[in-house]
Amino acid sequence: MSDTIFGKIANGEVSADLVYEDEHVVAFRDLNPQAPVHVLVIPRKPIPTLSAAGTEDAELLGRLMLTAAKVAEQEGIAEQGYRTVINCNAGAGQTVYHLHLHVIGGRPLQWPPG
Ligand code: D5M
Repeated sequence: MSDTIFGKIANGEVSADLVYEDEHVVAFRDLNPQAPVHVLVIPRKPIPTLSAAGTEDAELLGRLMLTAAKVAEQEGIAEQGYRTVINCNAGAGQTVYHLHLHVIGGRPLQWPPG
């Protein structure tokens, strides 16, 4: 359950700057922010990466998205616009193998991303 740093944040072994938590998900500020607002939303369940999620995780994946929208409202970036990103596996830049959704905003965002 706690074999990655995010698993340890989810179970309280490691502290983080939490912005939201409930029984299913935890949201905290990224240590290396790429924008004025950069929050990570994770499930408490240690799913390593998006491609490891199964149909049994469908509701939980929905909760991640709804939490991202809630965090964006809370952080005051919803109206201006924000981006949600899941880096899946090393080729996309995933470095922590506990599923996480980035919520990024507070500055103009370019498209396509790098
Ligand atoms: O994103 C992993 C992200 O996790 C990256 O932006 C740094 C961030 N990170 C790593 N350790 C921590 C802790 N302890 N607190 C907060 N943020 C952290 P990826 O999509 O895997 O590249």
